[in-house]
Amino acid sequence: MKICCIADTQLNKENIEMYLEAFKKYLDVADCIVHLGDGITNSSEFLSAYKNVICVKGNHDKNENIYKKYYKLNVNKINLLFVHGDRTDRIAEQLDIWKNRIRFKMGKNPDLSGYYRWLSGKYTEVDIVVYGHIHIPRIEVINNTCYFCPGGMTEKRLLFGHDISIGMINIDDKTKIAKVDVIAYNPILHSVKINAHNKLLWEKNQILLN
Ligand SMILES: [Mn+2]
Repeated sequence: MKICCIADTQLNKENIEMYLEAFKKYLDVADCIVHLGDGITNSSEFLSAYKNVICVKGNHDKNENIYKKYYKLNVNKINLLFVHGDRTDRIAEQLDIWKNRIRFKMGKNPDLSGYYRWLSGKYTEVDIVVYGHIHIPRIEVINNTCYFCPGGMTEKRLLFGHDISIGMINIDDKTKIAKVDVIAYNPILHSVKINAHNKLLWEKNQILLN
């Protein structure tokens, strides 16, 4: 089963359609597409061509009655949870954004340790937690749970220097192995490629990073 994950599509319609078009071959082969929240309405026209589109509500999606807060899926005994990933503690979140804005200016990698302490405390007992919100593609393994952010499509806030990206989760029916990939779009080269440094395999309670 292939699950294509997109997040944070808060862009004007022209740009969002250009990016989604660039990722089209991944969207086309997916059995299910999950929008992880924020900018759902901006992408809804493009995504309406697809079956099995699930949207979870982001903090900027106003139609809260339409969208779910979480979406749970069990595929081949692998438990997946899809959620936007925004913190209720807005002050802590703003401090993180400013700290990382300064770090980016200094040429340093973002420090998301506080965010991951919160995330891994809140969402446990799941094999793979898929979330958006931070706009940075990340695969973190904490206490045997994989926390996967496919990145995002908006250039605002935390997308410091990262390409626009989506995620693909591939769960093999025969081997029962889940593979998690980040697929990035390079706007200068107009090319889309799987980021080889951002891969993960999940097998029988073992996380295999490669
Ligand atoms: Mn958000």
